[in-house]
Amino acid sequence: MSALDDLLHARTGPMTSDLVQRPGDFGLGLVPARLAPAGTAASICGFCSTGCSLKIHLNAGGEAINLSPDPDYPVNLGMACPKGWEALAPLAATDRLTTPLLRNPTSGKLEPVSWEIALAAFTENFRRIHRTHGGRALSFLSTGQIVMEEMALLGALAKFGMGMVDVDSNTRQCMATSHVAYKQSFGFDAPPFTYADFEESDALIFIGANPCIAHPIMWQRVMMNRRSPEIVVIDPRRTETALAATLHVPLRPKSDLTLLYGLARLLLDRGAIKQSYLDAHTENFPAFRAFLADFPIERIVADTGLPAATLHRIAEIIATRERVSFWWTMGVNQSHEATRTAQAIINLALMTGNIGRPGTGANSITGQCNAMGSRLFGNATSLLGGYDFANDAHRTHVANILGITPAAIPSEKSWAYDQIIDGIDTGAIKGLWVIATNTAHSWINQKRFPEIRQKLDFLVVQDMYATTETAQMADLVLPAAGWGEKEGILINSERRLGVVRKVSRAPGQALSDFAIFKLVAEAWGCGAMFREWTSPEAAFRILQKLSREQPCDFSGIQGYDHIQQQGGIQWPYPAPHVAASASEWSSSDTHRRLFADGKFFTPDERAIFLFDEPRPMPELPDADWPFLLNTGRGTSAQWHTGSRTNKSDVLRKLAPTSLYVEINPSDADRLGIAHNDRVAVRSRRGEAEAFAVVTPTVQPGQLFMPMHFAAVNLLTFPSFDPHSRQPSYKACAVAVSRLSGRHHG
Ligand SMILES: Nc1nc2c(c(=O)[nH]1)N[C@H]1C(S)=C(S)[C@@H](COP(=O)(O)OP(=O)(O)OC[C@H]3O[C@@H](n4cnc5c(=O)[nH]c(N)nc54)[C@H](O)[C@@H]3O)O[C@H]1N2
Ligand SMILES: Nc1nc2c(c(=O)[nH]1)N[C@H]1C(S)=C(S)[C@@H](COP(=O)(O)OP(=O)(O)OC[C@H]3O[C@@H](n4cnc5c(=O)[nH]c(N)nc54)[C@H](O)[C@@H]3O)O[C@H]1N2
Ligand code: SF4
Ligand SMILES: [Mo]
Repeated sequence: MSALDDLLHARTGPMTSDLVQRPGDFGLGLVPARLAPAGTAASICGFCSTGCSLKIHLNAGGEAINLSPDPDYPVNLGMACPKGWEALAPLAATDRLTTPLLRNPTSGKLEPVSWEIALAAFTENFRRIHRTHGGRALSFLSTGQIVMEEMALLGALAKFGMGMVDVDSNTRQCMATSHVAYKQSFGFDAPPFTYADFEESDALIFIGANPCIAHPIMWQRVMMNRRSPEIVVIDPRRTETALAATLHVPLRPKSDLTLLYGLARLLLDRGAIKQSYLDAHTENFPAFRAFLADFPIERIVADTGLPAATLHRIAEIIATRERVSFWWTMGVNQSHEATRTAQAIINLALMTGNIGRPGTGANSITGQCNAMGSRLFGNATSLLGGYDFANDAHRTHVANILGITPAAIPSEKSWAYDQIIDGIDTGAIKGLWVIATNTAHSWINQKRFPEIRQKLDFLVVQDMYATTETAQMADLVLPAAGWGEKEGILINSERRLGVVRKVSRAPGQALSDFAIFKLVAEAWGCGAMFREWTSPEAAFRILQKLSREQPCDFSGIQGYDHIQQQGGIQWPYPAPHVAASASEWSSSDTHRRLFADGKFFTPDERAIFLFDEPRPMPELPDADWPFLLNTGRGTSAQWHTGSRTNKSDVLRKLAPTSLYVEINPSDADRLGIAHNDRVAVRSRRGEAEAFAVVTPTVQPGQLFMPMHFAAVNLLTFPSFDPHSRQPSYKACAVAVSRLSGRHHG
């Protein structure tokens, strides 16, 4: 395979060959990513969705030496959190994958093989499954942590080239709820805000969000607010963010829906609604108003465990402050009734006219660096560009832009993550390709996963490291370049497109995900479909065409350099970019929000009030399992399953190195548990050993464990929101007891 030889030679050969773009040099038509020229290169951070810009300082050969936050970028204004400062460290880790690994059937071990053998094993096994069981027996689980062009190429390759139908990504664990909630309420998955809203609000209401830990630089923006804002934090836990709030609302876990309906009712009773806005720009409010009759304050007090005075106080803040913004994250999205809870937040913003103005909005903060990109271009739930697989006209339109036959695009809806896992269990799915996610740690109810994995005929894992829990289970591991070793676009929480630059060479034979997908396409025999996808930037131009005339239209962007010159560009950015089409903004604006004109993306341009009766959480504590376990982010230095952040000496020093459980002092006393004692936390599904952190930040009857340790998901209960199918990671019944011995270290 000479194209492959060329590719591998180009990436390991002299540096200068990387600096020259030579289209057509490779049989694949693949243009190697250029290393940035010496000096500095600005690149968007590849961890969280804040999207901070980092200035990477380069040696004469164009390779990264170190970095500092970019003072001129409108997002982070010269700031970065520990992960950003340490972003280069995971690239230099000693356990980086440098060759493909294939499991030897005799020894049962993963052994280094050439790319030729790896690609042959991939296609032979997946083709055999396809021949015997059809395309629906193949699936992938991907990510919100690779660049948008890679996501789109993977989605198009798998679905249009290889005949897959049921594919999903870790965005399901994270943003599926926001996606569905916005789509149903606004007509398109469109978070309306800009980070300037953090500074321009008179009141900020955070619901199930802990930005001090999870989005530290967004929190810095809140701290820059000069309007003496009220900061209300609705979280059962007294988090770092709650401690910094003007009002912490420690509601009973998963009583948010009742609370939000109760607040809507209080606002209605006070006459604090904006009827003119409701009449002009929304539908279904009269039905919502009637529905609220069943939410008197007594019910809210009883269900949330909050005093009536607290409820009145929140209602008063919303009613009296001129600019109120609502922000939510995983405390809302990960719930058995998540979509309706997110929509209850949207309803509050709509009924009080807190949308489309500075400092307002019903604002979902995304999680991963490119969660927003995966929502638009993952090609899982929605067809590329936010289109609908079930719609004939949409399929034809997308096929025409891509130059493929509409028949290549499946019309069936994709299964969600949990349905794919169940599909493996029932034998419907036989081949699985996992890209840039660590399923065997992060998926809910882990106990089942190793058994289910046994039912797969072939598991491919594509990662930077072979040491992850999932890679260890693979039949084939493909070595991927990471952030900083390739280029492309990430979209942050405020819809801002930012550029990631190549500032370092991937080790050994590791290739960018983009190059790997191109190789697979070639080996599968559908390479012709992707002839125009010669580089990430060429792919970007195709995605621009797909975005045209969609709400996310960014066809007016001239290329990566343009994005960088502008300090990132928020969508929409249509071509020609006429300010008149969205009254408020012009191409030079660095901050833009949606819905200033009160026009939404539904057919009649009205936002829709959606609501449902609250339901009890699926697994309630009882006499045997008396505690409710909450899980989430532990520190700003830890990222998810740790495959990247654990590789930094600095970050490791900033975070606990073993699993802990937070428990209230009254419970600890009763159970004879002292600080640092070893304890066992058990659920109906599994057991985890941890050391006790005795702290009043968790309420009696509740426990908190950080998700960064694999044992936590042995405990979690698999329940899912019916609309978004997002897992409810933050509520399951457990018991805790003291083990002998204390924690050392
Ligand atoms: N340092 C760091 N930063 C990260 C990440 C990371 O791994 N590490 N991950 C990124 C990703 S992908 C994501 S999605 C975000 C997540 O960001 P966040 O959602 O802010 O973080 P979590 O800790 O998962 O959950 C937020 C809060 O929800 C609360 N909560 C639990 N149950 C309920 C409930 O019933 N009601 C309410 N109102 N609140 C509840 C929890 O106590 C917790 O404090 O962080 C991003 N940023
Ligand atoms: N109990 C509990 N579980 C949870 C949550 C919770 O709150 N509680 N939160 C959920 C949420 S919101 C999320 S987003 C998930 C996250 O869960 P995961 O996605 O499983 O976590 P990560 O550790 O981020 O895994 C990303 C993997 O991609 C690899 N990688 C990084 N960059 C690249 C690249 O460029 N190419 C390739 N091929 N690989 C790369 C990394 O090495 C790593 O192994 O966890 C979910 N799980
Ligand atoms: S806040 Fe998020 S984007 Fe900014 S430096 Fe930290 S991890 Fe990176
Ligand atoms: Mo997430």
